[in-house]
Amino acid sequence: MSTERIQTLSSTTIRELPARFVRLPHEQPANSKAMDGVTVPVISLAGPRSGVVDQIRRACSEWGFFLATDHGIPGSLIERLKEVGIEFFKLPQAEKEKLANDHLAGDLEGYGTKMTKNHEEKVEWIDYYFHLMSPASKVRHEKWPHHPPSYRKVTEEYNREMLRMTEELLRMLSEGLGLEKGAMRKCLGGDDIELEMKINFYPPCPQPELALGVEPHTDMSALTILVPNDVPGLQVWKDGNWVAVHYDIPHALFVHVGDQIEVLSNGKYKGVLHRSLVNREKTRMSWAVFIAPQHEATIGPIPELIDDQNPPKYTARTFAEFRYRKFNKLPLN
Ligand SMILES: O=C(O)CCC(=O)C(=O)O
Ligand SMILES: [Fe+2]
Repeated sequence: MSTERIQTLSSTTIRELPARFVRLPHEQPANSKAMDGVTVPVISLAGPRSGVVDQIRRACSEWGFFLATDHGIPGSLIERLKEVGIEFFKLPQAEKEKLANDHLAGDLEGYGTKMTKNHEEKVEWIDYYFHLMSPASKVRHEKWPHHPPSYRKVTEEYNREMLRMTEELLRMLSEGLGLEKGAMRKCLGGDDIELEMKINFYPPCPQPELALGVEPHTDMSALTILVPNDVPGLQVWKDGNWVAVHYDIPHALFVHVGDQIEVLSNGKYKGVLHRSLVNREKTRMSWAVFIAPQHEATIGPIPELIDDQNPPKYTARTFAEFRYRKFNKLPLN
């Protein structure tokens, strides 16, 4: 059976949102508005090192999220990354389906739409493209978009920048906790760290006030680095409220702390709860790079952070087991 795509549904002129997309009242954006007057932390990576480490430590402890500027990734590369992703989604449906993933077999690489309903029987208003970018030994280029032809070159270039950012951010996160610079990177598998690209595609939605693009979640990754198109919609949870991320800084990187850094840091850094909204007229897109441990790496609180006053708050497990438990909604502690 073929998968129903949200893009296809969006292009038929439905005026009413099908029931499976209508969130429960308390979750609907109209009933859970973002707080006015609060903005997420913005950190220039070009400042003096000790100041940057300190700002990152504070942002990741208090928010689990920040916008990074002056990161050294050329704006033109970010623009090219977006162009090649947009080109793929513009292809005729039949062309996109040639790269459909085999989610029933558990293979998420390729073009996809999440079909499983949550426990309230709801689904999200989103299609996506997902593939591994690193390490090179695990990359299956046949699973990447074949069109446009420049997709591979541009994405490989972006991957190199993401590897550099990963190293830099993990170094500063380690230093922020008084650890040796390479501590976190080593725990995550060193050169075997995985980088995954997920292009999120949220077509226009007839009743955006009732739906969600992605429901509230924390990322399973260690870190997620995301760049959006110009249609706002990402919100992060802070002290009991949703805060809308502002989109007025060109080429800022949206850095999320994921579950694995929360565990490694024994809760000093927080995995950020976030969700995304959709738009009535415009297509939202975002390019999320998930930075994840090697599947066999065991992730638990770093021993140097544990003492009598700071007992371990998390159970050490392989990343493979963590994923299995989270996907299947089994207890994590
Ligand atoms: O599109 C966004 O802004 C957020 C997407 C997201 O949270 C995810 O892909 O995990
Ligand atoms: Fe996410």
